[in-house]
Amino acid sequence: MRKGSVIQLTALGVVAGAICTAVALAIPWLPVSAGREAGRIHFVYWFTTIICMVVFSVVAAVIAYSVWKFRAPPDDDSDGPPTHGHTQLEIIWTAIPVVLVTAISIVSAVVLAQNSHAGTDPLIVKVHAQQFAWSFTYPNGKSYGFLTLPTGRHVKLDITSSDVIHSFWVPEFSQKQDAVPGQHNMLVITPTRIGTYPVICTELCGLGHALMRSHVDVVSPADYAAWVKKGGKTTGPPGLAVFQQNGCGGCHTFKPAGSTGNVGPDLDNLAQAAQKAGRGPEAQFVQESIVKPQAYLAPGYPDAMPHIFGTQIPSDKLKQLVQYLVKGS
Ligand code: HEC
Ligand SMILES: [Cu+2]
Repeated sequence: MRKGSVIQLTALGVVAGAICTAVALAIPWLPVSAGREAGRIHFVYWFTTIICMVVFSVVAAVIAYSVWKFRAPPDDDSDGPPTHGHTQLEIIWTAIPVVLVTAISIVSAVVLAQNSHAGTDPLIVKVHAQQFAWSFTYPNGKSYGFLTLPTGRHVKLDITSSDVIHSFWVPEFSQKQDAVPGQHNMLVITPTRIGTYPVICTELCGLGHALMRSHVDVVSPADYAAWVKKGGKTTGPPGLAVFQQNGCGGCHTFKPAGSTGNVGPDLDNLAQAAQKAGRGPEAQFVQESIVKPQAYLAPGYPDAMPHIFGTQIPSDKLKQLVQYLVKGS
């Protein structure tokens, strides 16, 4: 190969490399990393991407050079010169990818092993998914509709579901784990960055799937200790917690709870609905609608409300929930 061709080929490679580097750096492809595991996953991502960018630059340079230098003129119908294999070249372009792919596998395997290591004293939080809400149970037995975690400590989430398959995802933690009925899946997270991040269900799980969201508050270890001591923030009346934990807001609009679901009727006009239904006083109608939704369907709505709440919500919680819906407090 002539020296001039080598320079031209190299120049094309540098241009291709500069273009893909600009695309890689100009756009924030990844969410901020809020956990140690996420940092490692981002490292694997960039390690692989940089290898791909180098390979892309070489291939793009060779293609551009060939199109430019070896293009046949429009009136040239002759066959090209016969070519034979080039053993040396074939060995090189087999060996280099083998080395690169092996390197990616090793780095990934190391990160996977590190990320499943929960240390000797993890904070174990039970994560329970159901259509269409999350609940989080702490070692002291208390449950919340949102997650609060301290920075710098291994957290082991013990994830399960009571109905269909859901999936736990916090983009800033860069990890997903399925919530499967009858099975306990683990996920290790070590938060590093204080802030509030969304908890998202990332497995299509039914009508309220898009609204199956919660949040995680990452706080300092001191704030976490204070939160535990206080018994956790109580957010509003007790009925609100029951409403949130059971995912009612995924399907219903209810102003006092700030929910905007529209699979089922707006629950702000229950007094009227009870009158129209003619099935007893408002509280009785509301309770029946929750524990036995199929007994009476709101006009114009399908029998889409889960039939599980009668067995799932304990009677004291049910009472709080009914009172909350009737009085809004
Ligand atoms: C998957 C969506 C879904 C979920 C989750 C859901 N509902 Fe419903 N709900 C509906 C639908 C659809 C109707 C209308 C059909 C019917 O009356 O059963 C309804 C009806 C109702 C009614 C009667 C309203 C009226 O105007 O007649 C009440 C009260 C109610 N739901 C409360 C709740 C509460 C409380 C929860 C949480 C424990 C809840 N719902 C969870 C879909 C849902
Ligand atoms: Cu879900």
